[in-house]
Amino acid sequence: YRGERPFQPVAGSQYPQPKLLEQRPTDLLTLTPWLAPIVSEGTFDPELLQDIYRPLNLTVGLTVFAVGKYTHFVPRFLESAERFFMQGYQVRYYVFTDDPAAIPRVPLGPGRTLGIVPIRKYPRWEEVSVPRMETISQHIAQRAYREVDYLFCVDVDMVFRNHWGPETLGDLVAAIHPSYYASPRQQFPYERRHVSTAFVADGEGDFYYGGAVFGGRVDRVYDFTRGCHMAILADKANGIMAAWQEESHLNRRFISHKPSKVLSPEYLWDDTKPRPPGLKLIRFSSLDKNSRWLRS
Ligand code: 2GW
Ligand code: MN
Repeated sequence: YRGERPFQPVAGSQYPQPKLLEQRPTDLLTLTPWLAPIVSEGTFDPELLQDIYRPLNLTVGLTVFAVGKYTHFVPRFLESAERFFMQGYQVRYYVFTDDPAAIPRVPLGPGRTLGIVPIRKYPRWEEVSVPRMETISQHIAQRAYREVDYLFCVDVDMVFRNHWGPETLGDLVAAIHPSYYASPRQQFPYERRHVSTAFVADGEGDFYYGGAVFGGRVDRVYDFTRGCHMAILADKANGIMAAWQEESHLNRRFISHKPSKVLSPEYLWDDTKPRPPGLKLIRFSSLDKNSRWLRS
C-alpha cells in the first residue's frame, strides 16, 4: 500500500445537507452492528465522493479467472468494466488464464491496463476453485501490491450494468449474496461439518456473502486470501472440500474478520431472480450462462 495522501479540500460541488432527524436514504439497512456501511443507491453522493477520491490518484485492480471455456466471458466482462467500473480512475485488470492466446484484446481507456497472468491447466473445476485464493495472494505478494492501492476479485461470468465507483472502496469489502439476503442465518449454505475449518455454527453469521465479489486495500486482501488459502490447505490435508469451496471459507473468515464495508446485492446480482422493490438498480450481475455447455 502506497500510504495516505493528504486530503484536498472538497471542490465547490453543492450537495444536499445530511439531516440527522429526517434522512431515510434507502429501504435497505445502511449500517452493520459493527458499524460498517452497507452501500446501496441513495446512501452516498457520487459527486461528493468523486471530489474526495479523485485527488488521491488511486489505482484500483480487478482480478478475474478465465480458465478453459470461461475465456469466452472475457470480452463482455471487460467491455462492461470499461463503461462502468471505476470510471475516471486508474484501473489495472489482471486476467488469470491457462490460455493467454484465447484472451482477445479489448480496447481500453486512458489510464487502464490489462495484465494477462498465465496459470497452469487444472483438470477439474474443484482444483481451479481452490487455487483462486492461493493465486491471488501470491500475485499480490509478487506484483499487485506495488501496482494497485485497492483490489477487487470477481467472477468473470458477470457484467457491469451501472456505476461502480469509489463508494465501494474500503479496507476489506464483502458483497451480500443475491440468493440469501432475506434468509435466516440458520439457512445460509455455510459449511456445517465440524471437521472443516470453514465450519459455521447455527447461531453464527451476519450476512451470507458471495464468493463472486470481494476486495479492499491490497494489503488487507493479501491477509484475507492468504488466510482462506491456509484454511483450504488444512481441509485438503484432511481430505475435505467445503460445501461451496472457497465461498465457504470466505464466509467463515468474514465472521471473525468483519468486512469494513458491505456492498448491497446491487453489486452482486443474478438476473434470473426477480428484483425486490428495495433494490433500486443493478450494477453487476451474472449472465445466464449455459452451465451444461461450459462445465461439460
Ligand atoms: C468449471 C466447472 C464448474 C464450475 C466452474 C468452472 C470454472 C470457473 C472454469 O472452468 N473456469 C473458470 O475460469 N472459472 C472461474 O471461476 C470463473 O472466473 C468463474 O466466474 C469462477 C467461479 O465459477 P462459476 O462462475 O462457474 O461458479 P458460480 O457462478 O456458481 O460461482 C459461485 O460459486 C463458486 C463456488 O464454486 C465460487 O465461490 C464463486 O465465486 C461463486 O460466485
Ligand atoms: Mn460465477
